[in-house]
Amino acid sequence: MQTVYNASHTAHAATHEFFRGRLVPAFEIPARADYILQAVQTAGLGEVLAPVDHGRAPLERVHATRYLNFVEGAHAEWLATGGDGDAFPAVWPVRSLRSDVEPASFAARMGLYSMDSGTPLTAGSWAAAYAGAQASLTALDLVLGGQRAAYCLTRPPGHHAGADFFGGYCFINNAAVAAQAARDAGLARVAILDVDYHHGNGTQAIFYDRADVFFASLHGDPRTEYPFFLGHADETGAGEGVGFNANFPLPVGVANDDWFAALDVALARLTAYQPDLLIVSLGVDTYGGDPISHFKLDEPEFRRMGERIARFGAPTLFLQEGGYATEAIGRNVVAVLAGFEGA
Ligand code: OKP
Ligand code: ZN
Repeated sequence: MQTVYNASHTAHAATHEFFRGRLVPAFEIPARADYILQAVQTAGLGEVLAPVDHGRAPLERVHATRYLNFVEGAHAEWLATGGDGDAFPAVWPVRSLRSDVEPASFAARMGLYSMDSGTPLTAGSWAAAYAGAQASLTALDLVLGGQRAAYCLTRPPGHHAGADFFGGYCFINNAAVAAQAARDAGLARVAILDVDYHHGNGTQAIFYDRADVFFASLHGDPRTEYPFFLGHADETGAGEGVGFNANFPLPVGVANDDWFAALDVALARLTAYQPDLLIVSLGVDTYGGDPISHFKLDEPEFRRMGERIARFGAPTLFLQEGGYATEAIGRNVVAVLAGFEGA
């Protein structure tokens, strides 16, 4: 399998993030991608390619223009208004407050366009996220060109980013950009399988009222796990999208066999959907040793996951999302991809 590697990920390098109200050393760090790249190369998974620039238009198909403009210029604005280092939001338009009027204040716009304070906006966030979307589109091209599968190695991740907000370490929703690009290339039905520990609230929201992109997600129960406010089993879609969203919230410490039982149910739903393309939001923070998550998968299970996804039988685009046990992340990602290749 070929890998498209976003080398510009290094531009996004935060030292700290807010975690449960405290400033702690950042979890989503450049070393994550370095370890994965090393593991991909050591395993001889396949060629490693650079992203091809597809421009901004495919991003505008899922994200609001005013949001993209804001993220692109935000760090410069932060510096120009007296900030230094990384920027964090601190105020949000929650229930009863208006989000339809864009405020002039930079601090207010940081809140308007975000969902949490856990996502440092750094000098290179836009450059890294933009290049990541391009890497996703380049990997999609490989699959559209007839490859059985491709892997996009990028950070920051994407699945928490909505049409007009960042959060959960995410700025541009790579899975959504790729799914929309696949639709625009003429594929009738696209399925997104999100196996990251955290619910992909951004991806779900972007396609919630559509029947042409099916979103299925296995994740820690939002009653106790981030992103807390979306990802319940009763979220099944809206309007034309009713029946095309499937959430499988699982309890903290879920048995591995129960995780795989849920995967089987999710894939059965997607089999009935008969997608022309499967996009996998591949987070490996389901690993037992992950510092911010509470499932128990390990290398044999990651291999089994890859094998099971291969048996689904659709052209498959793997996009990197989470995974914070930095030294194990490469091994775990390669286990999924090699499991897929070997099946
Ligand atoms: C990103 B991905 C709460 C901090 C929560 C966010 C976790 C984002 C995970 N104060 N941190 O889904 O792996
Ligand atoms: Zn995650």
